[in-house]
Amino acid sequence: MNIERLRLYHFPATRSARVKWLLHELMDESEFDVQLVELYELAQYSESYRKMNPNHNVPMLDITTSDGQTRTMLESGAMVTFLADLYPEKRLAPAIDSALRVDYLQMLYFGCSWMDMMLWQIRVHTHLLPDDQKDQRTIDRYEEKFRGEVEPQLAERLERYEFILGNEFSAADCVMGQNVMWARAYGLCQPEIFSRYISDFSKRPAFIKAYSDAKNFKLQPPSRPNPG
Ligand SMILES: N[C@@H](CCC(=O)N[C@@H](CS)C(=O)NCC(=O)O)C(=O)O
Repeated sequence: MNIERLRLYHFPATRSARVKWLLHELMDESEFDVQLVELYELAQYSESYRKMNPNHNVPMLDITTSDGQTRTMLESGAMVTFLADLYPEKRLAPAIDSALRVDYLQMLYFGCSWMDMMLWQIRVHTHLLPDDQKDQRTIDRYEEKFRGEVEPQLAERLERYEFILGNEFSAADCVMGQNVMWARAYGLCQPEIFSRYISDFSKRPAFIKAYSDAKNFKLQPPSRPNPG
């Protein structure tokens, strides 16, 4: 596939930062466009945006190929998988026929689905729903599950290796790293091993660029009519 241009629709320190981080790992910032979607001004609900993305969220990735066609992706996990495979020379995704690919996909999708689901439930019931719909039992349930089941699996890896798959950074760390920071914002992933992980990946120039706008993210957004 001959890529002419990539355009990422993004809001600081949200799931679109997984993709922005990977893009910075893969290429120079002059080689892709970032379009801010003002979530706090509810731009994601505008008619024009919903026409492009009926899920009214970020990330969204427009991929324009040299034949002039533009295709759109709406899932951060799919974008990370696609982009890392597109640039094999950057060695951020194990080759399809490599044994490490099994573990890589497992971690990528564990991060984007199972872990993400728990973190999202905790976030929605802590900060996004109207007070009369917040459910402390949901928060307690997922906090317990995350601490008891998810954290030990990640910690066991990080005790052995610098990054989530091994001593080499991979695209799976763009997802896991973001998830670990998200978890810490909600009091999870507190053991020292997670501080060590964050301290290692946050020195990467691509991470620094991708998260340079993170101060604009608020745990408690100013407006939110319809979570999820
Ligand atoms: N499954 C999607 C979820 C994307 C998502 O929920 N994004 C949030 C920010 S982290 C969003 O844009 N929410 C705005 C809204 O739904 O109004 C992915 O990972 O790409």
